[in-house]
Amino acid sequence: METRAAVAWAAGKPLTIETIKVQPPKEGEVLVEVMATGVCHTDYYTLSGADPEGLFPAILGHEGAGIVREVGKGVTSLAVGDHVIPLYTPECRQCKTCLSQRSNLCTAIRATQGKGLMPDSTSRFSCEGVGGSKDVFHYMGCSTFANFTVLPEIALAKVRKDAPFDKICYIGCGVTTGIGAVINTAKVWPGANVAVFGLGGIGLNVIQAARMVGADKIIGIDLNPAKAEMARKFGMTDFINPTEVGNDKVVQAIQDLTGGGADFTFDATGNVNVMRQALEACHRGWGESIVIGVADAGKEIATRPFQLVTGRVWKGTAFGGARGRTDVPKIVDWYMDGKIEIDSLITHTMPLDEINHAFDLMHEGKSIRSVVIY
Ligand code: NAD
Ligand code: AHE
Ligand code: ZN
Repeated sequence: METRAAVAWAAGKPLTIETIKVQPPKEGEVLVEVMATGVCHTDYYTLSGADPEGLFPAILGHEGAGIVREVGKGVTSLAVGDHVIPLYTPECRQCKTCLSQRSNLCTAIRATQGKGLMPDSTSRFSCEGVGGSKDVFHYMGCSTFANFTVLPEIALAKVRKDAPFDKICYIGCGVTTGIGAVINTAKVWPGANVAVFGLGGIGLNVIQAARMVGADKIIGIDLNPAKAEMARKFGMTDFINPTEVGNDKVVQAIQDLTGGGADFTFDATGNVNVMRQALEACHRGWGESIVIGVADAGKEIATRPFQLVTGRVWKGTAFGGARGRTDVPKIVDWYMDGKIEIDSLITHTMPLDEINHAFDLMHEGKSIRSVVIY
């Protein structure tokens, strides 16, 4: 079939809207009509060329929601008409990691996913370009910047049909990552002091989850003071602007506010210098710092080992530690039951033709989440 998609032809170049060909789903695969997709900072990261796994041409996008339109041979858990959220972290329930129940990092298809291919090592997408038709890579196993996409059955969470696509698409990454980082990875306790670096589409979900679990102080840190207003609405109690207090005084400012350091800190910037500050702003003896941000190729984190010797813990989280097929439908229920807020975080919506504007808004610090509605 043919469909419309925003294609990333090369690093650093704007996406272009193309008519592409989509091959039907093979065994164990599903054709999904994407109804809406969020634009996450990670899409920009890969488009910028900073992602060591970045491949071109590719169809980016990993924060979608849609409807099953066709199922391949052997698919048993999904049927035509089901509403689904694509999962860049699948859940096969059979691999060593899934069975361990210790991590959400299912290994069933990670190798081919990282190469921009389906599990049989081929692509379902092609596009006429200069010099004729060529295959186009999948992205994070999702490619939600195409109106129709193909995913393995194990990479789709079936969700209730009354949930609006243009809101629940955000659960496909940002909402689940932020909330899951607090609940699954850090396991923040009631009364804990929390500091969140980066008040964007992920950080604000960290803040809303910290409030949900009963955190005491919730300190937000961002270079952009315009982010503070929304953060306060979501539960931030104190704001630190590194430009105002001095970048070298941020850790001290957090220690002063918390009587010695935060119980939990989160990096939602992707900046390795910030990750160090986040670790060092943790309380001596037990403070835990959770790395959510994705850093550019070649970047490394550093601190004095003494920081760890004296009890601080450095951890990371992918997709908030969520097991997608199990947890995502529950998060959709939380949204529909009014337990979590999504609507006001979606500050901009646009048709696919205007998707590059979503990246502009992100860079200008004007949006929290932009959502493309097909
Ligand atoms: P965003 O662009 O919406 O927000 C980033 C925020 O960080 C902005 O408000 C920006 O002003 C602030 N910021 C940037 N540099 C800063 C600095 N030096 N100090 C303080 N604040 C700073 O991005 P997002 O969509 O919220 O994503 C945040 C990060 O999380 C990205 O690195 C993204 O790739 C990553 N991410 C990781 C996962 C995961 O599973 N681990 C999932 C989604 C996103
Ligand atoms: N390709 C990058 C890794 C990027 C990365 O860490 N991605 C996160 C999700 S970001 C969503 O917005 C993730 O899930 N990581 C676990 C995994 O298996 O990719 C690189 O650096 O190579
Ligand atoms: Zn994302």
